Amino acid sequence: MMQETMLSSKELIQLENRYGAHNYHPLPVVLAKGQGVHVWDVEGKKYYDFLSAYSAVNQGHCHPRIVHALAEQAQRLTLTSRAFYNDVLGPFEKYVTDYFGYDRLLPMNTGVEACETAVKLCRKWAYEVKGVPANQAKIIFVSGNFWGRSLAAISSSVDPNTTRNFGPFMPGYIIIPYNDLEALEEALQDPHVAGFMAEPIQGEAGVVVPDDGYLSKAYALCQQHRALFIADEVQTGIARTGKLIACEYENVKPDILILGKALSGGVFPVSAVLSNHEVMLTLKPGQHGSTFGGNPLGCAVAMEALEVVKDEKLAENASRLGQAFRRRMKEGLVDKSSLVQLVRGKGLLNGIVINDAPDSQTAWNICLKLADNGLLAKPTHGNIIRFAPPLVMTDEQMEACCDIIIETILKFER
Ligand code: IF1
Repeated sequence: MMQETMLSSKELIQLENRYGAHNYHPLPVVLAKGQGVHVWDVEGKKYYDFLSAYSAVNQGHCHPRIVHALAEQAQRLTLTSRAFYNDVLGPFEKYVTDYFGYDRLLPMNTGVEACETAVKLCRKWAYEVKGVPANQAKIIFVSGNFWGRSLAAISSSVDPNTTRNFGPFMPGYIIIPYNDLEALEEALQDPHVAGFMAEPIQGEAGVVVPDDGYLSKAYALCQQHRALFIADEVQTGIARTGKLIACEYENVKPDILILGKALSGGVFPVSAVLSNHEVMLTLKPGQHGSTFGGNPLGCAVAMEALEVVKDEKLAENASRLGQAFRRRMKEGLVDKSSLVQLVRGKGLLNGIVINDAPDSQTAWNICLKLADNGLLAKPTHGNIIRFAPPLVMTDEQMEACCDIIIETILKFER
């Protein structure tokens, strides 16, 4: 039974407009309930969720096992801070390092905190192991990256909308084009380079998939030049692209692996940085941390969220459903409509490129129509629509959703 609420969608939107910061431009949909691949708005309209909270609810909304783990732990112990040990963090660290094949883990809360942790770790390692002179360490980032909204994160952005009037920016950053091995090799000539950080597939940039071999060759170049290969798998990780982490497609084991979002199934903020003994042990007590990092509640939730990924074979599901999705989009849209240029992605991280100017309203208006037709998606970077449903979708649901997307776009008039 839908939870009765006193306020309509319209009234709730007005509340946010009046009392909130205007740091988002959401679709005019007010959600009140989520279960599996579905969400419901305040008036009770049901939607398929094709955003998955930006790939944080890979396990589906309100997964019963994960919510149960939350409820159980919440009645025992939620937060101790790291001033003391607790009885869940150690088992969590062992469980997750075994699960991904690493020596050690540093727990944080959000993706940007984990990414900043990786940058700090990389610099620390550069000074104390590689021997880079004090304050000379450089890290190579790629244009089009997105790793959060902090000043350290936006310092690596080339998007004026992300950086305008937030300067000055973090020094020691080198920014090269994505998917360009020559540029990487050139940048790695600098002996002060400590590491290279990139997403295996760029999410926010518009589901940009690099050439086959890019990740493995980039990793090899980093090894040759004694720079750490840092994979930001906050969005591509946890089975989203059809593998446990997207680097697996090229058998790359990142020196530093960054996880977030679906690490907790979207139930609680949990992120983590995984690495080997040599890198991780450069951090000494008092040199990094966070109030909530490694809290028992998040650890309990994350362990259950990862168990669900394994038990429900979500990577295999994402791989199979993703192939079906891209086939339907190609046959039903790319080959049939001048409006859709191409579909691209891996597993259930996909995007379609709308044949219109990036600043056109076409993709946005298509998403408004999709919402009317019961499917939620949102444009990323103007003319690209990202489609990323929870990985628990069934084959029948995927077919039904492809019907909705194809019919909506074929009938769409600019
Ligand atoms: C927003 C984007 C996606 C990420 C990668 C780190 C982070 C993110 C690859 C930081 C976060 C989120 C942030 C969210 C929207 C969403 C997003 F559109 F902003 F870029 F997914 F593509 N690395 N991505 O994608 O993690 O600190 O947010 O937990 O800011 O609106 P976070």
